[in-house]
Order: sequence, then structure tokens, then C-alpha cells
Amino acid sequence: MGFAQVGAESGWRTANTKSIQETAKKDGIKLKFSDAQQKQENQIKAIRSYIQQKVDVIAFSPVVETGWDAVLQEAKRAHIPVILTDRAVDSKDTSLYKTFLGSDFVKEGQKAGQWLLDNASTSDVNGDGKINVVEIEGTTGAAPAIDRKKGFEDTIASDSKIKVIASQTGDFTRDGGKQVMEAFLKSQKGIDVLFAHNDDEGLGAIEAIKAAGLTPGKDIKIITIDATHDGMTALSQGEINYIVECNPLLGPQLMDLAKKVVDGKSVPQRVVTEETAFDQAQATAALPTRQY
Ligand code: GZL
Ligand code: ZN
Repeated sequence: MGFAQVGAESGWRTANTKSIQETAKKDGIKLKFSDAQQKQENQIKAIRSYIQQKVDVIAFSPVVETGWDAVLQEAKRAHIPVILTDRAVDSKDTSLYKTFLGSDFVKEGQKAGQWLLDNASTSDVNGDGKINVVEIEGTTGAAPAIDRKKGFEDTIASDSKIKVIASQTGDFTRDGGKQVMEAFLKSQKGIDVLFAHNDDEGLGAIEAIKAAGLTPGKDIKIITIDATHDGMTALSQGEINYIVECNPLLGPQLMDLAKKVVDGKSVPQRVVTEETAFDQAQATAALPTRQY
């Protein structure tokens, strides 16, 4: 298998890589692996090299949704099956990949929005009658960033008191989250809530919130997505208020699907990963047995 990974931008990505590499080893699958440092041209180069090496199957997590048709056509012409994991592509031609294994990101955004609807009464921290939300988005053009934003904003639309007053990409990194939150704290008045598209951005934002002399989780309510170890630790300590899980442990299902595809067996076009969400008490209870 040739796997073209996005990069190593977040705790989620590290756990995802570990799951893929460990499962390949356990299942006796020879894995060629590349890290694209979040650059699409590097992922395309890696896929082309796997085609040249005539691997049996190619799998990758597209860093952004667009611009994949050409290289996927080349894989198809070379009769090498492709499996999408984690993130989706916008290709209309679904013959370009055998299956897409990953989360429903719109649903993740909806779960984040639903928590805010359910907790609106205690989220107007500054008591101005409005719930002002700042949003730190994921990588521009990435499926999780587009879909989480859509799910969240569609859901909070049902409460006119809740408004996203500023939204900017933090590129799914801690440094990105810190820098964007520093800017928001300077430019925005009356921030009540932060919605960050992943734990790492939220953890970076927490550094900026503390540096501004504010208490994360109290002076600014924080909702993030992933449920990585560090995010869940901050949640159990009350620095984050709610985390929607995004399961990175795709290794076992990926290798299963790959074996079926290589054996010419049919596989479902879409496999949605199982995942839940955590409040503070649930995080404290789950932490001791979390795999990531
Ligand atoms: C989501 C995945 C996202 C994570 C981020 O499945 O693509 O990319 O939410 C990661 O932490 O960087
Ligand atoms: Zn308010």
C-alpha cells in the first residue's frame, strides 16, 4: 500500500498515522508512507511515485477537496485502486476511488452547535443579551473545515441571540489557534464563546486567553472537535467546555477495505466512522482508557 498522509499538523494526525502504520505492520501489509507537510503538490507527487512503483493499492487523506481528478485518472489508467480516508475530494466521478472511509464532518459541526443551543442560557458570559462566538476554522478548502463550519452555523441559526462575530483559519495547528485568538482578543468586543475546528487550535487559543488574563472555560466558553488526549485533559480540567469526537483510529478499517479491494471484492462507496462527544464529567471518566 502507498499512503500519502496530509502532514503532522495536529495530535489527531499523529494518532491517525500511528493507527495506519501499526495496523499495516500487524496485518503484514507492506506500507510506503509519505508526509506532505500539508501541501497538496507533495501529496500529488507521492501518489505519482506510488503509481510508478506499481503498488497494489493507494490510500490518502486529501488535504483540500479540489484538484485531484488528474492524478486520480492516472491511478485509474494504471489500474491501481484508490481508497480515500479521513477527508473527501470534490471529484464528481466516483469511479476515481473505490471507497471513502471517514467522519461525517457536517454532523460534527451540528453537534458542536447543538451544545451551544442547549447551553445558551449560561453562555452569554458578559451578560449583554447576545452570545458572541468567534470561530477558528481548519485548513482553508479542507473538507472538515468547510463541513464543520456549515454544520455549526446551520444549527445555531435557530437562536437569533447566537452570532459568529469573527471567523478565521488557524490551519488546524496550535500556533495558528494562538495567533488567531490573540487577534480576536484585540479586535473583537464581548467574546462569549470560541468554536475551534480542532483541539489543537483550541489549545493554542487557551494560551492566548490566559495571556490576556482571562480564564478559559469560564470567561470564554470553548467548544472544539477531535477529543485527542490533550484536548480531553483540558476538558476534564474545565478549560474547554465540550469536545465533539473525531475518530482518528482508521487503521483497522482501512487495511480491511484495502485487502477486499485488492482481492477484487466489492466494498461500500462510503464508510462512516463511529464517534461521540464529551462534556467535562464524561471526559474525566473516559481519559484513563483513551487510546489517543
Ligand atoms: C479530521 C481531520 C482533521 C482533524 C484535525 O478528520 O482531517 O485534520 O480534525 C486534523 O485535527 O489536522
Ligand atoms: Zn454576550
